[in-house]
Amino acid sequence: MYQIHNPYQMMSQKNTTLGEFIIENQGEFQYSSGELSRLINSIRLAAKVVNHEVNKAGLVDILGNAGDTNIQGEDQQKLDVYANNAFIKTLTNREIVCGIASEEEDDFITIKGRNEKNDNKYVVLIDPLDGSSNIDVNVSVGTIFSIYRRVTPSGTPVTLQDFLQPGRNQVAAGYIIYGTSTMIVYTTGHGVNGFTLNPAIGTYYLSHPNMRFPEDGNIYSVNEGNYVHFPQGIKDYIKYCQKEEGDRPYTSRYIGSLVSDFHRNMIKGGIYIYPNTSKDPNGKLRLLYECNPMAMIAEQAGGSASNGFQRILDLQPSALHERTPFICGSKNMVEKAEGFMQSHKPSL
Ligand code: AHM
Ligand code: MG
Repeated sequence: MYQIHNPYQMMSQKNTTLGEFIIENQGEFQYSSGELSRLINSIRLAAKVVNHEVNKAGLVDILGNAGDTNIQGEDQQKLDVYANNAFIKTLTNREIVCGIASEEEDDFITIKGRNEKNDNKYVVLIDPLDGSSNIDVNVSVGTIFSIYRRVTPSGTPVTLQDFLQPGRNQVAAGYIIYGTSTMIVYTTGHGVNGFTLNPAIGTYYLSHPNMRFPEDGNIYSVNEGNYVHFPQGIKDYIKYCQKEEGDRPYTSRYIGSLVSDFHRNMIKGGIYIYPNTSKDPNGKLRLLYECNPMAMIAEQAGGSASNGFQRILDLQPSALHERTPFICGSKNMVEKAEGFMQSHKPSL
C-alpha cells in the first residue's frame, strides 16, 4: 500500500535524537567530562553544514577542481576545500581541541584554548570529504573522523607525537555518509550507533542502534582493475571469492567510496580490500585519516581490520600521511583473506 510520508512525524514520536543520545551516554566515557560530548556535537554541526553544501553540488557551480593540489599530489575538488574549512572552523571554535590533522592539510594545526593557553585535551584527525572524485557523478561521499587524547603535557603546544598514536588509543571515531540519506555513525568504544538526518527539520535520529557486522558475508569490495598488480595472497583470495563452492561465489560490489562500501558491508556482511600493489607498495589509504577510524568502528561492531599481517589498530604510525594496505569487514572474511596473505609471506 502507498504510504504518505510525513517528514514532521518523527518530531512527535518518541525517537532519540543524536543530541539526546550524546547527553544520555556521556557517563560511559573513560574520562568523564562533557568535553568529548561537546566535541561530537560540533562534528554533528559541521556535518549538517557540509551536507547542505554536498546536496547542492548538482545545482550550483561548485564542481571541478579548486586549483590546489594536496600533499598526495591529487587535485582537490571545491567541496573538499569547503568541507575541510567547515570542520576546521567548527572544531577550532569549541575550546576542546588542541590540534587538528586533516588529509587536506600538509601539516597539523595547533589550536590554543581559553586565554591563549594550550590546555585543551583532544586532537582530531579528519578526512573531510573522502571519495570526492564521486561528487561530480552524484555518488555518495563521506567524512571520516578520529579523536585521541593528547599525550604531551597540557599547557604546552601539541606536537607530532600527539597525532602519531596507534589506532587503539582512539577515544572515538566515526563517519558521516552523504548518501540517499545522510547518516552519522560513530563509536566512543561502547558499540556503534547510527543516526539518520531528517532534512525537513535538520535533526539526526537514532536509526541504527548497536550496529553489528555479520560474522560472515557474501560481498567483496575491491578495485579489480588493479588485479594484475595485487600481491599473490589477494589474487588467491579473490579467486576463492569467485569459486563455485558452498555459499560462493560471492557478489562483487565496489563504489570506490570507502565510507559507502564499508557502510553497506557492515549492514549486509562483506569485506573491503585496498591492498598494496606493485605500483603502490603501501596501498592507497591513509592509516591515520581513513584506516584507523574505520578499523575502530569495525572492531566495535564485531568486525575486524588488518593490513594482511597485523591488526590495523596496533600499527605504530611514523608519519601523518602514511598509507597502509587495508582489509576490513566481517570477521571470518578478514581472517580468511589474512590466511591467504600469510601463506605468501616471504620467509625471513
Ligand atoms: P581519496 O581520499 O582521495 O578520496 O581516496 C580514497 C578513496 C576511497 O574512498 C576509495 O575506497 C578509494 O579511494 C578508491 O580508490 P580507487 O579509485 O583507486 O579504487
Ligand atoms: Mg580520503
